[in-house]
Parts: sequence; C-alpha cells; structure tokens
Amino acid sequence: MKNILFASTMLAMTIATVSAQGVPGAHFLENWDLNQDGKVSLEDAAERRSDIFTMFDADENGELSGQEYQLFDTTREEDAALNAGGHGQGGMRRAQQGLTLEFNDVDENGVVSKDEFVSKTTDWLALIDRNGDGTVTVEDFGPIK
Ligand SMILES: [Ca+2]
Ligand SMILES: [Ca+2]
Ligand SMILES: [Ca+2]
Repeated sequence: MKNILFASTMLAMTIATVSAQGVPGAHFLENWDLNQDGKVSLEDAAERRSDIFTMFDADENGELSGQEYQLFDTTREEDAALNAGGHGQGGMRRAQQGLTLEFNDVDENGVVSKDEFVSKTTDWLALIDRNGDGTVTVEDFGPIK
C-alpha cells in the first residue's frame, strides 16, 4: 500500500513537471495546493506535510530517522533536478530549506517526529510567503515585481 501511494505521488510529480515548466512556483502549487484554489493555505500545507511524513516513515514508528530522511532528501533533489530552475530559484530554495532535517528537528535529537514536522508548517509557509499575505501563490515565486 505504501509503495503504491509513493509511486502515484511520484507520477503526479512527473506530470506536474511537464505542465508547469517555465512558470516559477507553478510546480510547487501543483504539489501543495490540495483544494486547487490557487493558494497554498496553512491547512493545505499541514495536510500535505502530514502525508509526506507518513510516506517516508518506512517503519511507521512516527519518527523520521536519519536514514529515512536521506531517502526524503534524495527524492526532493531528484524532483528539483527534473524541474526547470531546480534549486536555483529563490522560492523553491526556501521551500527546500524548510523540508530539511535541520529545519524540522525542533528538539535537535537527530530524528524528526510527526509532531515536529507538522508543527513546523507555520514557519515553513512564512519562509516561502514572500509577500506576507498568509498563503503561498505563484506571486511568492519568480522575480520581484
Ligand atoms: Ca520511522
Ligand atoms: Ca526531534
Ligand atoms: Ca503570499
């Protein structure tokens, strides 16, 4: 079941790559805007982070170990490499930064619990929300107008 979920997510990411090329932030929106209203709200982001956590918690013990986190890191790198701009774009770089073990391991014990990961959603969204309106849209990516 976990593998099927994982495979379908990877497929969705691949499809998003094809349709979102060239528009900064569009790929992010396609992955994170769950109710497809053009904005990633705190609710969207928290729910998606919770899903992602579950996906990468291979032994289902409620924590991402260093080893489990490595797979998560690799998957994000591959996804970024597939996308136009990759790590280079400011918005995507901030988004990636907020998904690292260092960012999410609040008590610095080397593993990330689900509570830590989901509770960091607010800080993570604030990091990406460049214009400070409380949600992430394509306006928070790309060149500053
Ligand atoms: Ca685990
Ligand atoms: Ca921790
Ligand atoms: Ca915003």
